Amino acid sequence: MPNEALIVVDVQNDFCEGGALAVPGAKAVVPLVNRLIGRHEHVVLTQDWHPAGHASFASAWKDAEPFSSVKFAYGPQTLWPDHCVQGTPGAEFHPDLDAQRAQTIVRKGYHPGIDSYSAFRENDRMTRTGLDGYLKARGFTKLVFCGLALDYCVAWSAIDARQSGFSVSVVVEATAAIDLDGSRRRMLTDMRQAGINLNATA
Ligand code: VGL
Ligand code: ZN
Repeated sequence: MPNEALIVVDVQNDFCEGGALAVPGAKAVVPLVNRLIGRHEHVVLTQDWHPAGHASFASAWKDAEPFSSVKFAYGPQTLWPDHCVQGTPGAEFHPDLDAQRAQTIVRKGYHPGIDSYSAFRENDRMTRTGLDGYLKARGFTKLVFCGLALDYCVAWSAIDARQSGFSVSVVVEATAAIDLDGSRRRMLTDMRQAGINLNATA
C-alpha cells in the first residue's frame, strides 16, 4: 500500500532480555516484527537515544529508585534505569532486527531534561520530533505500529499519530509491554478509545 508506513518502535538491546530496561517477551517479538517489515514497502524505525545523565534516569537524582514517579516541570515522570545511552551497545537495534530496508530512523529522548515516549511529541507534550511533518510530506495516511514497549513508546506514539489525523493500527502480537502498575491494560483501553485498530495481525 503506497499510503501506508510501518513504524517499528525501539527494538533495541536495552529493551530486550539481558538489557538495562528489559521488557518481558521482547526477543520473541523480533521475528514477528521482521515479518511485518517484509510485508511493508515503507518502514520507519524509532530509536530511544538518551545522553548520559538524562533526567529520566533514576541515577541522575539523589535517593531516587527506578520505576518511581517524580514531578517534572511538565508533569509526572517515571524514572528508569539508565538505558539506551547514545553510542552504547544497549542503544543499538537488536542484532536480529531486519533494519536494512528502513527508510528513516527517528531518534528521540535526546534533550537532557525531557523524556520522549512518543516518536511525535516529547513528554512535555510541546516539543515535536518532526516525524509528523516527514510522514505527511511523504503522503502517508495509514500507520501500522509494532515494537517496544507496547504500554509506553508504542502506545504514546500511536495515540499521537491518531491525534495528527493518521489512520492507525497496532499489531499487539508484535509488541511486548513493561506493565508498570497496570499500564498495559490502561494503555490498551486508551488506544481503543482513540480509535486505534488493535486487531491487526503479523
Ligand atoms: C521506553 C521507557 C523509557 C519505551 C523508552 O521504548 O517504551 N520506555 N524509555
Ligand atoms: Zn527511554
